[in-house]
Amino acid sequence: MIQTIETILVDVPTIRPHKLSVATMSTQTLVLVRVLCGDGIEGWGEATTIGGLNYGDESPESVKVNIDTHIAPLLVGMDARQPAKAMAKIRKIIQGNRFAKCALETALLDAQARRLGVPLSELLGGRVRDALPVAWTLASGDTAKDIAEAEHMLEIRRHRIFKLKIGLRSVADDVKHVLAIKRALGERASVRVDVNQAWSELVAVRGIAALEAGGIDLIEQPVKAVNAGALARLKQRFDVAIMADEALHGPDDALALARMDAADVYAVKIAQSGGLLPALEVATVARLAGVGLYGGTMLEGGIGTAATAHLCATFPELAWDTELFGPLLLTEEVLREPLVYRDYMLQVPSGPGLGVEIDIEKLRRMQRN
Ligand code: MUC
Ligand code: MG
Repeated sequence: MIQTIETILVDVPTIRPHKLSVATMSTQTLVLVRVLCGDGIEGWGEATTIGGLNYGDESPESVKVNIDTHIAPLLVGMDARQPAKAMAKIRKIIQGNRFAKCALETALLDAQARRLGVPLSELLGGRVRDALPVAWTLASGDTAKDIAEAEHMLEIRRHRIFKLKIGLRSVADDVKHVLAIKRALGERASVRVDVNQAWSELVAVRGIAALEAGGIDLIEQPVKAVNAGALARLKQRFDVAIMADEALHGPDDALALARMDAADVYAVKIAQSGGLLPALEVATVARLAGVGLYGGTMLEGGIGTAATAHLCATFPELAWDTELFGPLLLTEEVLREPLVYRDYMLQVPSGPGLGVEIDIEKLRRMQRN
């Protein structure tokens, strides 16, 4: 039986300001969800947003209050050994709230996988890989600092894929910034950009042409999420890969974008998809439509990052790697043993459930009151 559901807010400073076109983050707020079951097993899930409400329509506080007030009471008393049934009820009764649903589904599946003594990846179809290549986002806002950061990451063999956040400055300034970094790194790294919806279609045509000519590998969400037509036209126009991110809020969007042939790559995010199983459906639609996959992040800490890692480990093809670096951007760890990053890869945990343990005493000291 699902006995209790607790939601915990934890504010964690970032290692440096993280500058996107929609927000500059100096803290990340983790919403951790703890599900306690009658058989003594517990499961953990996580939701994070970017810059409160700057990125999407849920905030850490809305996730917490909506779970506590509206969703948890529907789940308590249900059979914890039937997570799919529990989530079907929630998906039928509760509108929206994809991040809250994701955190709950993660916790229920973590508990179930622990109960069965298998890694979470095995409940999602089974893993085909044990390690995932991980990109790092250079987002200090300063070209020289970003180059130094990238050089350091290459030297310690942690990342050789870099994503740059652009769209805040003029296209000319952004192109100058990105191409200076690409020139400094050359063939030693893949350099990609994320515009976070900041460009109009007209501006995007100019920006992408210059970036493509300069050897940039991937352009993420250049135009507004609602403007799928523009995304499709940019995909047809350019050879460089175009990725949908904010335009993807689950399987329905994945199918609609596939029908329009709107993107070369999908950023699969468990929170944006509304949970691990809908995210798996996004990936399946992509595979069937010939769209490449990328394991995306909402800059989650260890729990949400491990959950996405279990999902990505089941993908037969992962042509565009992942950006599962969230815990590395944070100054504090909530896990007893941090996730392992080595040789440019995140090792997918292999223990039961998520395969990670929360440091509960530390969490109690850190939690927001
Ligand atoms: C996004 O839009 O992709 C992922 C990496 C990062 O730096 O920001 C996020 C959000
Ligand atoms: Mg993005």
